[in-house]
Amino acid sequence: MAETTRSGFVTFVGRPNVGKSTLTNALVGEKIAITSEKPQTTRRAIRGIVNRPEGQLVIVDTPGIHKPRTLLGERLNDLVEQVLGDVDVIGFCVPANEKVGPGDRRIAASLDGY
Ligand SMILES: Nc1nc2c(ncn2[C@@H]2O[C@H](COP(=O)(O)OP(=O)(O)OP(=O)(O)O)[C@@H](O)[C@H]2O)c(=O)[nH]1
Ligand SMILES: [Mg+2]
Repeated sequence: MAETTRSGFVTFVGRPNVGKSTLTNALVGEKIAITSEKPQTTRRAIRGIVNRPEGQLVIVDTPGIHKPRTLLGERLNDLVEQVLGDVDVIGFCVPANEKVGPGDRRIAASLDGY
């Protein structure tokens, strides 16, 4: 981004249920995304705006990336892929209280292409 840029798009990606929507809500300061203890809660790309004196951030909260077992799962992964190609910065979320697993590794590897 150019030095003068004061606005950008960021998305949080990660396995289902790792807290992406919770983090989005916390940063935006309002509950814009539904959060729950059940995986696959987020089913659309939800946009929240953070305004700070130093700039503006548009956060795109996405569904969790996972090994799809259903058509819904496939569609959700496709949606994330689309968002990944559109944003300036990708934030990769992993739960602090769990070991990094194969699902996390797969996502990390897939991010290399962006
Ligand atoms: N202990 C703890 N729980 C958290 C934290 N962040 C989120 N949670 C809980 O984890 C669960 C999942 O949170 P979400 O924010 O819905 O997770 P998500 O990654 O958006 O999930 P999907 O949209 O299904 O992919 C909820 O029950 C949250 O309350 C955290 O920092 N610590
Ligand atoms: Mg979510």
